[in-house]
Amino acid sequence: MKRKADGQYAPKPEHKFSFGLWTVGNRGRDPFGDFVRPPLKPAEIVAMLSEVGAWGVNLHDNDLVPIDATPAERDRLVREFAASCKKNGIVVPMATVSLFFDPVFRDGAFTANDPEVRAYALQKTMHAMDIGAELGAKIFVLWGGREGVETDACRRADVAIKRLRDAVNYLCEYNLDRRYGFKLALEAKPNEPRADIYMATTGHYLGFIATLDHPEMVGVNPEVAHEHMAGLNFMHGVAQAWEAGKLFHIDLNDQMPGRYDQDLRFGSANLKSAFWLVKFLEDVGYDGPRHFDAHAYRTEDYEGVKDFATGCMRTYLILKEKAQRWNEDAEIQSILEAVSTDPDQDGEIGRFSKKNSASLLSRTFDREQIAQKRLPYERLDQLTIDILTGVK
Ligand code: GLT
Ligand code: MN
Ligand code: MN
Repeated sequence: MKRKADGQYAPKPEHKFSFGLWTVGNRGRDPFGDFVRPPLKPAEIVAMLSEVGAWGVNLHDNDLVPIDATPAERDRLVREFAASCKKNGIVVPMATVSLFFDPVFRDGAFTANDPEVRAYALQKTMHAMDIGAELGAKIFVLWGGREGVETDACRRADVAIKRLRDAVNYLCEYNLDRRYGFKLALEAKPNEPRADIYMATTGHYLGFIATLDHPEMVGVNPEVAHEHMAGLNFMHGVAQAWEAGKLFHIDLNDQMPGRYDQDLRFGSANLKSAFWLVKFLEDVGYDGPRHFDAHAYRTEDYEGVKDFATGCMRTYLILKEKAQRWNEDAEIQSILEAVSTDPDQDGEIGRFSKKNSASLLSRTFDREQIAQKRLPYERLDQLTIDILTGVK
């Protein structure tokens, strides 16, 4: 049974809205307080996602299979989970691995100083890839939450980067060997749970990917909250990833500046940034999953968790509609036209040639006149606010 959602903003499969088992299944424990919600079985979470109208569910290996499960238990759990996804019409677009929860990873996983930990991390990731492949996932996320330090005394940072590269190269070969066809999506975060995490931003990862053996197989999974924690403009990082053909997945949530990782409901803290993000994704035609990596307030029960999940999707769809309105607004379009470059002049400054550079070198510019050209960005921004607040 689908939950009541009003027509225009009702989620549909083509919107590709997904949630992790760990998001709607989050029980509200934090460093200062214990669980406030009872545990849900993976099958119950899948049923809840179906009820709210989501399309997909993502999981860590240990969201489904306990870390010390026997092979027989593992097989049964994966089989039953696949069956409950099928029954509820939910797909598994992405899988990932927990390389941060167990104490064995207290010094990192792929970058840990102990080679046994590094080997175990690789083994655990290969097992997680097996689970993901069995469930039909085509994207595999790697979030190195423990790949960092409290003190830089513990290892040289460039050594950590080399270890990380070796690990990702190894996993790409495993992906090829098993013919899984995964796209690996690397997720950055500046800090928490470590004091400093090595790959602090999406930009760091974009630089790193180019140094891999199979760069075509590896992209990024930017998360709103993580880039906001670093004080960055999230949409700009997403745009760079997109432009590089590396936007393999995205983690949508929200985050107030200067706080711990809050994982708030999408669009609940910075509505305007969320608007530019949705507008960007829709304008460029991003067709990957819209994954909400967020969780409900600790004050909620599971009815409130449904309100939370419904809210994430509803806000996305409202902002999508606002973006369309923005694109169709005559005044906005006329301002954009007026401030854009005359395409006739592009020949001179496009690609370098001896001829066009000679012509550019000899051209005279009227700086004063150019500097007088109106750039009505105040008006443009206010029109954006009018659309966002619904007065236009
Ligand atoms: C964890 C983290 C997220 C990552 C998940 C994938 S787990 O909840 O906070 O940002 O995307 O490992
Ligand atoms: Mn995330
Ligand atoms: Mn997060």
